[in-house]
Amino acid sequence: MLIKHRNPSAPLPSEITPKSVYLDRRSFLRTAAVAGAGVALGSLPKASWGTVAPDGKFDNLTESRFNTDEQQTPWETITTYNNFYEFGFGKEDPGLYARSLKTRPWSVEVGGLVAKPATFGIEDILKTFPQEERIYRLRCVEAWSMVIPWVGFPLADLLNRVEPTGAAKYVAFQTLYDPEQMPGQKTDALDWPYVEGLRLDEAMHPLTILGVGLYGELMPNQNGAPIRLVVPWKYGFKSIKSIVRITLTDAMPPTTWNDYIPREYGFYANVNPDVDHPRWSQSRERRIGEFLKRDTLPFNGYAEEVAGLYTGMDLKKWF
Ligand SMILES: Nc1nc2c(c(=O)[nH]1)N[C@H]1C(S)=C(S)[C@@H](COP(=O)(O)O)O[C@H]1N2
Ligand SMILES: [Mo]
Repeated sequence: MLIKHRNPSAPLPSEITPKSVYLDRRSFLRTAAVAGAGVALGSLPKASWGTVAPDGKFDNLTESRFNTDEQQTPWETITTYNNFYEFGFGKEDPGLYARSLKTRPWSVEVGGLVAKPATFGIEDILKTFPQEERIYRLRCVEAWSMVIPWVGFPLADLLNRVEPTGAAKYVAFQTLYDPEQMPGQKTDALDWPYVEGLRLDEAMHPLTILGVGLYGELMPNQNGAPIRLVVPWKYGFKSIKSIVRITLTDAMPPTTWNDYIPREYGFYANVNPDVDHPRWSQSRERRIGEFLKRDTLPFNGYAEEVAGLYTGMDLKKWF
C-alpha cells in the first residue's frame, strides 16, 4: 500500500482541481490582485510578473505561448512518481524522503566563462526574474510522460545577467552535494553530485527554463526544490534538480548518465522516436494515468521550435 506523507505546504488530494477550475482560479486571483491594488492607492506591482506570496503560492503568473493545452497530470502524481536518486531509486522514494532537504538558505553560484560571475540567493531569484506558467510535456527516458504546469523563467534571463564571454560554448549544472541530507549520495549508484550540461544555444533557447514551482506553488522538494532545470524537448534526465552551481565552459561538460553508461545515454538526449534506447523502444510512451500508449513525437512535440538547433547533425550519432 502507498503510505502518503504529504508536504505540509501541499494541497490535500481533495483540493486537487481539474485544469478548468485551476485556470479559473488563476484568472480570479489575477482579477482580485488588480482590483485589490486599485483600492490600495494604485500600488500596482511594478512588473506584471508572478511573485511568490508568503504562503508559497505564486500570483499573477503570465501564460506562455509555449503552453500545451493537453490534460495536466494531477499534482498527486507529479509529486509521488519521481526520479531523484539522491533520495532513493524507487519512484515513490523522493516523495517520501526528500522532505529532509533544506532549501533555505540556498544559493546558486554562476561562473566560468562569464564577464560578471555572481551568486544568486533563491529569494532574489524568486523576486528578480519574471516568473511564468510553463505547461510542458515531460518525457522520461523510461518511456513514460506527464504534462506539468511548471512555474519558472527562461534560463537565458539568468545567463544574460552574468554575460557569457565569446569563448563560452556550453553550460554545466551541478546538484547539491550533501550526503547527510541526500542519503542516495552515500551509495555508489551514480557519481555524485549529479551533473548535467547543455550547449549554450540550447541553454539560451526560450523553451529552456529554470523551474521554481508547479501548479502555482513553490517547487516541492521531490521535484527538485528550490530550483531545477526544465528542458522539455529532451529526456527527463537532462532536467537536473536542486541546482547549486552553473558554469559556462568551452568544452562539452561531463553528464551523470552519459558518464555512467555512455552507450545508453548521450549528451544531447533529444527525445527521438527513431533512436531506440539499447534496451527498449522509444517510439511509444505511456502518459501516466492513461492506459493506451501513444506515439512519441520528435523533440517531444517541440520540433518546430528546436529542430533548427540541430541542422546538419546526425541525430543517430549524437543521441
Ligand atoms: N539531481 C537529480 N536530478 C534529476 C534526477 C536525479 O536523479 N537527480 N533524475 C532525472 C530524471 S531521470 C527525470 S525523469 C526527472 C524527473 O523529474 P520529476 O521527478 O520532477 O518528474 O528529473 C531528472 N533530474
Ligand atoms: Mo528520466
